[in-house]
Amino acid sequence: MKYLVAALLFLASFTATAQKNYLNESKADRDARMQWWRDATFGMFIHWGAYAVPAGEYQGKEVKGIGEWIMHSANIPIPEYEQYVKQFNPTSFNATEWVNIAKQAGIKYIVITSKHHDGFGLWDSKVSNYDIMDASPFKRDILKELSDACKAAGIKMCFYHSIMDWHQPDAESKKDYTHQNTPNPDWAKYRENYLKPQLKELITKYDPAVLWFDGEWIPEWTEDQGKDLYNFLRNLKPDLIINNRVGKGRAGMQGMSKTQDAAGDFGTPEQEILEGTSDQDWESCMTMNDTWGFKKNDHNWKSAQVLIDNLVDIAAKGGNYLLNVGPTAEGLIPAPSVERLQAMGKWLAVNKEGIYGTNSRKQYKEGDVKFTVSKDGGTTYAFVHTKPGGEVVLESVKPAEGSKIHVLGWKQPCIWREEGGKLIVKMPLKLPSDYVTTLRIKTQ
Ligand code: FHN
Repeated sequence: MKYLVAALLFLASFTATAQKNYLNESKADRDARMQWWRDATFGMFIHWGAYAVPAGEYQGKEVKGIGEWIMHSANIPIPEYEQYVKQFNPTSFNATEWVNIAKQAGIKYIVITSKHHDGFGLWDSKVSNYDIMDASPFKRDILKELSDACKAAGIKMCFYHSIMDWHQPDAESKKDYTHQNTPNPDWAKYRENYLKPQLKELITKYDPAVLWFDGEWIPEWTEDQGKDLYNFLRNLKPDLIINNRVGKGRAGMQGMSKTQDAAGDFGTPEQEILEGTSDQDWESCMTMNDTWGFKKNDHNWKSAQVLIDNLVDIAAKGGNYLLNVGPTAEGLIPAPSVERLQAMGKWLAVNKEGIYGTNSRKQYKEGDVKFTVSKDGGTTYAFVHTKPGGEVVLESVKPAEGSKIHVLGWKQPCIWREEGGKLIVKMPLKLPSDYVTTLRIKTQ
């Protein structure tokens, strides 16, 4: 009996500590885990932190480069940068309003910076005092408020987390990022006693759907450490989705993993869209102007036309679009971003059937026209720029016999004919949405 109890105890302790290796997950398990993310197609990136206080200016001068890098670009000493943290008091922040803006834009998941490279955390961390509760006057847990608002709205909450950390002394990266002149930084100590416990905290407190890593390029971080972290996190939350910057596998800004066995679930092209489709899952993250974190003098906004064309192009190539906003130090999403998101939401309200939950088509474009297909393969969606009353000519789509072709958002079916092996569709005299029109064509 005694031996049986001992054996059971041993077994229990073994089960408690046994770590599953998620790196060789089956395709079926992986497909099931990735499904909501693949169907979602459109996410909002939020870069927000103390860098919104200087908003791109240091000592009265504009600093070149992206806003969230100001500490590094202007070589700001830590004690001075900490003053921005002390001034970070975004009293106009309203999580429900942000989430409403996202929801009305047709966004399905939000990825916010829990910690960017500057090391400052937007949640109530027990691991560090360099966070919103202890180091800033705001003393409201931003991640908690946003997580709650997302949950209420049915939007998935996800976190961006920087592996590189310019503030934590043990994390000092000696090659290019010597911010604090720590004599003996201890990367392993930072990794095990700071990075991992903070991530565990984020998972257990806020249950994020995706962890989006970055800052993995420093030499201290290795692919093995990435794989170890990947398993550590999936053991805490088995259905978690993790980007490929958890390891060292990505190929530059093009962002796709170089090898099959690289850690991470999806590729991360940055400020670019893949040339074509891919066997890997992928998500293009892009800014609306030229910065991720707020810069008061960056007014180089992309038009709604460009953003909607990007969304269509990405959906046609089977990727996701992670579109960035950089809120102000007061806690507001800049008005030009809100305007563009509203235009996208209005467009998606009419055209969503061709975007969410669709697949890419083998021939994903024909000239200027992009395509997606329904999951069952029976419907092709063609995204066109043709004017009202004009004709769309397609060579690669053959409608099912006797089927109707519709413009999404328009009740009357289109008049169409086949001529010399081409499909010719007459557009209505009035179109239901601006920017891009979607044709629904039954092919089976
Ligand atoms: O250095 C960061 C940058 O600040 C920003 O967060 C982008 C978003 O993908 N990623 C990094 C550069 O690859």
